Amino acid sequence: MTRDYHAIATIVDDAARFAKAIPQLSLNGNDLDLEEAYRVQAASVARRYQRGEVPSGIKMGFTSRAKQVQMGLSDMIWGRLTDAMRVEDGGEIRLQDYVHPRAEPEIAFLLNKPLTGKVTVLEAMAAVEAIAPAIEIIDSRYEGFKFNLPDVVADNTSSSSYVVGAWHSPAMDFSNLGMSLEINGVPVQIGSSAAILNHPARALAAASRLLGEQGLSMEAGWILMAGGATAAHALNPGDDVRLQVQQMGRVGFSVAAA
Ligand code: OOG
Ligand code: MG
Repeated sequence: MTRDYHAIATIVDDAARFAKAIPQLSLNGNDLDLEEAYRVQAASVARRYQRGEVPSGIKMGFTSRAKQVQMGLSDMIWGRLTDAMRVEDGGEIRLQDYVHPRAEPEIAFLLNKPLTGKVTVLEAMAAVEAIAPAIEIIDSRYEGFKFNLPDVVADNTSSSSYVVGAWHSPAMDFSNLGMSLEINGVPVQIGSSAAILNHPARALAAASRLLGEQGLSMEAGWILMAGGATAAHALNPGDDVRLQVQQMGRVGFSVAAA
């Protein structure tokens, strides 16, 4: 069956742009396979590039058991980040720009070389300039935050915003650092960087492999978000959101009051 990928991409891109929930593609006549879903994702993000956004990195999804269990899906997936998705550390977001955003504790990598293909963790780390504590703000455009794997991939793997804290040397041991996501000073999700594939660097190697399979590459200057170490936490007006990562410090943002 030939589909109009651009028409489907317009549906998910408009939903994100206007913060308006849509029915799952799979329940609405567009039961895509995974390959088609990545084509829709590419076409949807291409619309962002046409509006002047610039690629800034890649985010991994479902790299921890906690995330897989929360969403009921267990295959690793990835999405595209742009400069417009970046929220300054300490910045403020407005709920009306999102459908139903959730925050998740992550680790970010800053690349200083292109990276693609099947690589070892050591080879992947050789392309890393720095690492940082980071929060991803995911926002499924689907009603009820419900989707199957192709649905979420087509929706750019729920990519919405990301916040990166101070950069640290990648030489430090970040395999098992305590991570505490706090809302208004109260811990709501507690975990460890080890929850991300036993070592967050494995998420970088996995991203390299998965992009390589599609003939794509991460570029120098890009960021790789390793995936949530815990379940994601829904955001409310007035929330002060902080992630504390052992030995790395904190990163955060606030949600404007209603
Ligand atoms: C999909 C995005 C998953 C992660 O860190 O695992 C993700 C979703 O849960 O909506 O960003
Ligand atoms: Mg994430």
